[in-house]
Amino acid sequence: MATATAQATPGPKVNHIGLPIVEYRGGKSTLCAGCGHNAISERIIDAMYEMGVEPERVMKMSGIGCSSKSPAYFMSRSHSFNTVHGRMPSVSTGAILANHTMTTIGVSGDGDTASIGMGQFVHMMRRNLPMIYIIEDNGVYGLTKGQFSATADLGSKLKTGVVNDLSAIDTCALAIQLGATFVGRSFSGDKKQLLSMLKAAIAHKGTVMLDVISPCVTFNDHEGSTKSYKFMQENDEPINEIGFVASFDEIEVDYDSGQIYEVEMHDGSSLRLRKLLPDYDPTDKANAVRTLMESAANDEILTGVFYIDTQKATFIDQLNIVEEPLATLPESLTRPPRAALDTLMAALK
Ligand SMILES: Cc1ncc(C[n+]2csc(CCOP(=O)(O)OP(=O)(O)O)c2C)c(N)n1
Ligand code: SF4
Ligand SMILES: [Mg+2]
Repeated sequence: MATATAQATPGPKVNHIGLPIVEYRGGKSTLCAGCGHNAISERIIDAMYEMGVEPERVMKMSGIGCSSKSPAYFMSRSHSFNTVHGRMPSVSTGAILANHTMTTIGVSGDGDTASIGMGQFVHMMRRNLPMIYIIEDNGVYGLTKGQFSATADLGSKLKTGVVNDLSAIDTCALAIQLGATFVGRSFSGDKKQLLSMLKAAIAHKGTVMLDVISPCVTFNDHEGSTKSYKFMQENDEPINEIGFVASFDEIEVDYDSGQIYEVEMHDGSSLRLRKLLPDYDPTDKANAVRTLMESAANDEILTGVFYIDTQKATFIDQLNIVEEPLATLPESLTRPPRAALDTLMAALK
């Protein structure tokens, strides 16, 4: 009798912690088809998978807006907090202080950050908390039907013909000036650049601020908009080509080091920035702000990693917080005994 040979079905491809990419996916998107925000969620899924981040060790934070709905569309196994409009920074600060051992990724919008949330945003940037802060920047309030936001460029036109007569806030220049330690701009349509930037962001210890131009196909993708797919395809000027080698990747050296600015990340990974703008030094803060201001005056949309500082102490270092998360410390440590209060009160007499 003939015997059937059992064929082993190959399992799904897994990352270096043994998880297939499906474990990094989220719910089905309810955003408009073609919205730039969906492409950013896809890149976050790819970056977290490729970096082998444990989904249960991730906190996803957001505010209010189409962009802020995005955390529902990636990493269902992670923790998530959808805050009040513009309040993602303060809620994130509390969550990170309660447990600084988590990877924190926040998704905000240009309205959520640069309009109602600006007061909170600036204080978050100056603290250098360990967090990836993404602005999905479409220049409008997508969720409330397309009014100009504070990142809309001067002279940019709404579909109705209304022209924006205020100059834009450059969230990257602001974040660099205030103290964020990894600042870049990308475009939702540039898969390669955005993925490398996100992988390096995951390896960075400190505040990462990424402004990602993310066209709103429903309200801001027409002729006259400076945040449309067409405008970005024609005007995107990368200042560096980003290569990222994770600490667990095999190191191969096949590049001309004269053309590369190499940054060693704290986890042993390496960020390689191939210079496209002659002599651009991403560790020179004043030059980074000047370059952004000059490019805005010339109507250029620069993308790439503008600034990086891997040495600056984070807020957690400054506060000298114990290694064990405050959230899981036992009450015997977080609540001093009655005698300690008596001693303190006696000292105040
Ligand atoms: C306190 C408060 N004010 C106003 C609103 C109305 N509102 C909801 S989303 C939004 C703007 C969202 O714009 P953005 O952050 O750019 O997100 P997008 O929808 O463009 O992705 C506004 C003004 C609100 N929800 N809460
Ligand atoms: S309205 Fe604009 S921002 Fe909102 S989901 Fe649709 S395309 Fe995206
Ligand atoms: Mg917006």
